[in-house]
Amino acid sequence: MQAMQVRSDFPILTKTIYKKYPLVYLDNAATTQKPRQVVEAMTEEYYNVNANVHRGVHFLSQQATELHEGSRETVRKFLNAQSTGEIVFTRGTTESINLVAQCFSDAFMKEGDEVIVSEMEHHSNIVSWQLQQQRKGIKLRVIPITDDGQLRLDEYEKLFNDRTRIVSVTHVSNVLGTINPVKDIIRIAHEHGVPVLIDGAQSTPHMKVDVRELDCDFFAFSGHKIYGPTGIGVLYGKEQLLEKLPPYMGGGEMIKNVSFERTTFNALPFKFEAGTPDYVASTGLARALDYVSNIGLDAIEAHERDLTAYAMQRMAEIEGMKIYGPADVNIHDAVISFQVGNIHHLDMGTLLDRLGIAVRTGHHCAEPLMRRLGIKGTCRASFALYNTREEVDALVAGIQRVKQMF
Ligand code: C6P
Repeated sequence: MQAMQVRSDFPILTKTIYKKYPLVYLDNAATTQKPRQVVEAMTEEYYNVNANVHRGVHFLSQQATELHEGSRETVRKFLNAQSTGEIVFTRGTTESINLVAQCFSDAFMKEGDEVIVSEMEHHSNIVSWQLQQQRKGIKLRVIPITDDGQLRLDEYEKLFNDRTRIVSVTHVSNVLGTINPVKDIIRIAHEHGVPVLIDGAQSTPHMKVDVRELDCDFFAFSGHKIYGPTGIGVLYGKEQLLEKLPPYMGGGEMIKNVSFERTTFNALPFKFEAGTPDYVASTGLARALDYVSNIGLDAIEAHERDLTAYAMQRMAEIEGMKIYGPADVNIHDAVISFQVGNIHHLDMGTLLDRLGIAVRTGHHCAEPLMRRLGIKGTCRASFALYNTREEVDALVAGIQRVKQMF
């Protein structure tokens, strides 16, 4: 894959920052930039198709419905789900996890029952369950990590008992870049008869995900992290499990019949999609997935792995550099959290920004992980398919320059 060839699809990448520096965008784990193909498809829909879906008999409504349901089919294919009934559109990973936490605990958990999460989870996969802790008295059990940021599978196995109802872990850490052995995690859970939710926010943009091959029970991801629009994401769930969950929100679209005495609910996936969906964003998401599929996730993965290896090697040359997460790039995705000497991460991020380099600083919505690492935050560079070795060189030169200022 030639990163230079795809860059022309992303107009924002030609921007000059502070009227001086070419943009070096390395905050892709927070959100990716959008290719023309995505923005133009959404503009085209607003200009030429716009109408509410599933409701109208008129031409535009039918066309909009076809586009929206076509997008669902694109997502199904992308994840290799069995049916479109298993693809629920949400606002993003956060909403997908909240949906499972609430509906699953309502259906299957009572006081004292347990969910297994890990020490490297994003807040969305901790707090969603804590809300159920408050509502229903469920308990969180936590898989510890090693000092280099890998899940301790030996400890994971010990967490199962007769109160374990679900495992909910991230595929890739948004801080450490660790690619977790989710297939093993799922297999072990299934040996105990326990279903698994995988948080795929940081994996779907970088590697091929096949939900049937993984055999996960739920899988969540966000559109905006995979070159799609904000405000849309996906929850995949195995049909037989989704069928057993109660609805998440009440409103239009999720019902079959309503009376004051009794309401019956719509079929999957609509039971979980109350209200007017973001049908233009679903088009944008589908075009983003087409975009990624046309380039090929294998090619994207190879390019980003090369970039990550190059960045880890070049950054390690900087005196005082500490990189978090596994040293092995085969299990370290395109996210590099780092700390240089005692330069505060916020100072580092702010000064890099003055050079046109966008990185993220702070706790990255993973405060328990920060506590485990004994730090308050890190500086984080994260890569996408359009990043280049030259941009890594610019980051390294930028860090050196910041170092000289201290
Ligand atoms: N992480 C980051 O900069 P939403 O906000 O719903 O699209 O995704 C939430 C989320 C869930 N899980 C993981 C592993 C994530 O990385 C994220 C979002 C961003 O790291 C924003 S905090």
